[in-house]
Amino acid sequence: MRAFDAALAASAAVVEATLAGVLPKDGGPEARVFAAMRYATLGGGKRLRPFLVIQGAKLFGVPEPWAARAAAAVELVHCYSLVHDDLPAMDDDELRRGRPTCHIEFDEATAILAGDGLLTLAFEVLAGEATHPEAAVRVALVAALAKAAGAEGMVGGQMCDLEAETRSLALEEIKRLQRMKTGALFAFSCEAGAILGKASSGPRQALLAYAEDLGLAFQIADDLLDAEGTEAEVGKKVGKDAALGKATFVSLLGIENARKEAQRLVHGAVSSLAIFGEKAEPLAELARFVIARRA
Ligand code: GRG
Repeated sequence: MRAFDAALAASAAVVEATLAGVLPKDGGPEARVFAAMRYATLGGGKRLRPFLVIQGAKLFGVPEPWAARAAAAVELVHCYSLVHDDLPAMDDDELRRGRPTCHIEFDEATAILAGDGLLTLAFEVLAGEATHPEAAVRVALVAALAKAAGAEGMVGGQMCDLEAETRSLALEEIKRLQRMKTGALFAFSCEAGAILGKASSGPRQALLAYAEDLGLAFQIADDLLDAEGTEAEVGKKVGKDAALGKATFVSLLGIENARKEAQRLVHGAVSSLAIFGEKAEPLAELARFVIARRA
């Protein structure tokens, strides 16, 4: 196994164990929402955001148990966003991570509650003393994740995305939408290690510059997979953007130029890591991975 694959698998295992520990189980009449939360979160996904948290934290010598909790928090928010995005009122999808979506496996009301439960649990995890001994650091994490996930971040981006189904957007508008919708959580994932490690502004800005390019490259790769991938590879329905006539990086740039733009962004992301030297190689590998992936 390549060193990068091993590192990705190792951080996925760490976050899986942390998630299994923090997600509620058993319960009385509320057990159904617990089961839906566990279904939507455990045993699937590439765990890219947790990898960013854990590798970013390593740059600042942060103990792994702290990073694992921040990694679990961002994955909880990500999983909530997938559950809600798949609902009939949004993307109306039946397949996610190669399995029936949460509202298909359970029901719509349970899926809405499961998403709500995952989102709120993320903040409970960050606020817990096991995340960092200093309350000010925990508050900084809570504030940063709230900003990234909320109306000025992911939720706002999703609103713009819904609006994009009714009018055609220009390239700059798509970039802005994607920075909010997917980029903000990537940025938080990179920033979390810096917050936990009380990093100074130079390294923090370098990580944010990396995250910005990485987020856009990831989204272009996602658009390319929607245009060219198969359902079996990707584990979700493909060809949706074209069917909706939605403006994407691929529809605006064309396949070849979109691929070139993704490569240019990965190059930029890797250059931003220069100040960390060899220690940042796993993050550089992740940037290369996001545009080479087939799922
Ligand atoms: C419903 C508030 C709300 C927000 C939804 C991020 C998002 C906004 C929706 C996700 C839907 C989607 C397919 C977005 C495109 C980019 C993306 C986030 C893909 C899925 O992320 P991966 O590839 O998924 O990291 P895994 O399953 O590997 O974790």
